[in-house]
Amino acid sequence: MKATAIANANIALVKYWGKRDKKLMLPQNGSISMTCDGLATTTTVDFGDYENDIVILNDEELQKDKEAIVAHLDFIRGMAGIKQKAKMVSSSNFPVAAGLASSASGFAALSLAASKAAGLNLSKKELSILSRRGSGSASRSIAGGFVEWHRGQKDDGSDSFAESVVDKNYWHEFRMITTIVTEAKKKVSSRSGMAQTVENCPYYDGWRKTINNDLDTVRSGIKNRDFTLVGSTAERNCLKMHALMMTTTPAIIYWFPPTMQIIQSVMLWREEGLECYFTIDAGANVKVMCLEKNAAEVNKRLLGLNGVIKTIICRPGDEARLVDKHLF
Ligand code: 2P0
Repeated sequence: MKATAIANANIALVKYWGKRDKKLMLPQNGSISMTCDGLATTTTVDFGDYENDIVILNDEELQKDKEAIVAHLDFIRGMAGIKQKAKMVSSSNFPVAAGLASSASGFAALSLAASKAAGLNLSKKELSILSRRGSGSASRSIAGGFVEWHRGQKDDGSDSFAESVVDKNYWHEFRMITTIVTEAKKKVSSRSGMAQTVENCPYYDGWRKTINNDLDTVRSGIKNRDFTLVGSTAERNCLKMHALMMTTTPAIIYWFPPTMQIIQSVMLWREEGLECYFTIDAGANVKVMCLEKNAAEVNKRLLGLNGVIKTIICRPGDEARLVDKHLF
């Protein structure tokens, strides 16, 4: 009863920020992301004669902080009708909890590995829904390439799942340069930050009114491989989300000084004719979008900025998948 899965992180072009149902993890709005090769989590799950669930993340056994993972294992045990406890070992090749969507690749890999180990053979749609219950953005890491998570209308969440808009080869020239300015854990989690925003941000309704337009624009921009349209819409969507964060009470400001420096540099480079756009999640790190032909130059300039620790250049990546090589 052992299985191993790999899932990639994803970076949203149209962001998810707010839930309409916290238990089922149903979003207020749909979102679109790129699944990133090179930002991967590998997870092995074994159901067996363990006294308690054992959770080992990046070589460290969790004692506290494992409730969400145990709850997800409980949910999968319930689906499969099994009682055995599990050992889970998981390892990511990028900094966790720094706005790089580690919960997305983590819960996607866990959902695939644990459901398989429990004897379930779920469809991609079912896997996306299962992953969503662990972490909203994880629903998108089940699929590859460019991915849309449908908001859905139903109260039971059965129509709120993610699927590919186009596969990873369709727009293989697209690059997402993840620029690390800090590896520290962020102070406000996405989950509590978005809950607070829905509760008291005076501009939240304005955000919701513009989302469908952003989704339509980015979806058709991806299908037409229109980099200017996708990049500029994604950048604006990111700024709108951060404006929400900044204007909720108490204010949430994820940016550090190097974040601002990258924002202004990207805008300047664009004026100079080097086309690139930024997007930022719930953290200080910045992701810079460009096309393959400009990636080396944009990357060189990013590495030349003060405060940039390192960069990871990602192309559109694979869907979550099972592999034969177990971690234990
Ligand atoms: C996104 N983020 O669309 C947005 C943009 C962060 C900023 O999805 O509570 O870890 O587990 O559903 O998925 C991060 O939020 O939150 C996120 P939960 P999640 O990528």
